[in-house]
Amino acid sequence: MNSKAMESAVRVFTGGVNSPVRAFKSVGGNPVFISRASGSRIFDVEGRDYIDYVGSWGPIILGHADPDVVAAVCRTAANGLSFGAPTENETRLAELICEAFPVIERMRFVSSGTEATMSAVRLARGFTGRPIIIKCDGGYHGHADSLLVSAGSGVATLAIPGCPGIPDDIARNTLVVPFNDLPALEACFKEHSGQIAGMIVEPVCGNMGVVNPATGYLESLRQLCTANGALLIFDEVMTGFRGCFGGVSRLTGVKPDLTCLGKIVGGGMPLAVYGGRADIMAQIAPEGPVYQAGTLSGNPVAVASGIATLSKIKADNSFYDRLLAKSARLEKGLAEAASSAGIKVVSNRYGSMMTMFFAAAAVSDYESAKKSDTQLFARWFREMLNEGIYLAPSQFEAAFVSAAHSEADIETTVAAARQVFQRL
Ligand code: KE4
Repeated sequence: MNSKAMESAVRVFTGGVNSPVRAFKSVGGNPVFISRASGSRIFDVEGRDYIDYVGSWGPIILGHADPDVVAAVCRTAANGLSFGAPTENETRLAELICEAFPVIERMRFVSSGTEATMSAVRLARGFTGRPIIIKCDGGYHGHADSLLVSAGSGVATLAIPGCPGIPDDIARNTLVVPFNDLPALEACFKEHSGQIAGMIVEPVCGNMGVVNPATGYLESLRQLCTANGALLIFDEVMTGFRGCFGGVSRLTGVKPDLTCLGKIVGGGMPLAVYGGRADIMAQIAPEGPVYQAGTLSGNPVAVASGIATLSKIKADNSFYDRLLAKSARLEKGLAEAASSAGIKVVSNRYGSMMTMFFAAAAVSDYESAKKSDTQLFARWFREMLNEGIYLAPSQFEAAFVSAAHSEADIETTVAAARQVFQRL
């Protein structure tokens, strides 16, 4: 399938792809080359269509080619693609983000989640004057040097141990603790007292598969960071707008010092955000000495996509009720299908993102996630693809439900799963 496209692609791109996790390496076969997409469906270059639960890895919460988003993008593009100068629409999008994330008092637009987290980490170090950053084992925050230590997502999928190219004196300033393990974190703060600039965490992990925080865990992170003069950075690139018109900070009341956003906030166009306490953001150039810049930061076309996406969600009072009900139905249907075939799975869900682990016991951190049967997952993935269901090609990723997924899509998916589980 799609082999002709792949033969051409591998002649010009390493692995034939522009991001490693797209390569189907851990599930086998050629990646699906997509020719177009609409609503909940993608269409490959050979004309096959699939119900899509990847949604570009999260951004496409409205569904593909949403008419209002496309119209806003086309209207804006007709007036110029990029100016390298401020526009009032950037302010409009930022105001929408402040409404959704009251913890973000000032922000900066960038072009990718990696830029957002990399900048937030640099800012935390600049603001505190301290060198060390803490992250969680299996947490993925993009591919900046400091954050590729024990990372999840594509690094986990490809089982890349550490990452060559990152000098030891950078890696040694990143400490790694298991998610949901407070004693390990307390020990870190004790051993490196006065040296820790901050902790960056996915408040709900999505890059080891979906793993929710244990009760009280996020509150304890807040207390430990405050007590030790370190900044708490929530990486909500994936969770932002995924479970509510805001993020995990809104749902839990835990207030990070800095927040990173991406994916949905750009509606599928290259736009990401870092922001938070005004006194911290004041350290960013041109007001402060911490430098960060970008030619296409706040790009007008990407901003138009973000405004159209967030405005459409905000205007729909039952948006999340409907989205979360469909997501719960999918989660339950898949679990029942597995159970009726006698296959042990564990399902973790946050809002409209979820992961079904081929595991027998609860998955609460990266170590337990890695106990999943990735071979069985690969067979499941390929069989579901043959049934016309496009899932993330990795056990350590999430499935995303969009507003465009119909009840019929969910039922079709569950029916396909019943067939496939019987064949595994
Ligand atoms: P980008 O640089 O890919 O825009 O964002 C990096 C990033 C940061 N933080 C979180 C929580 C993320 O999930 C991501 C990117 N997520 C992966 C999928 N799990 C993107 C897909 C890919 O790498 O191709």
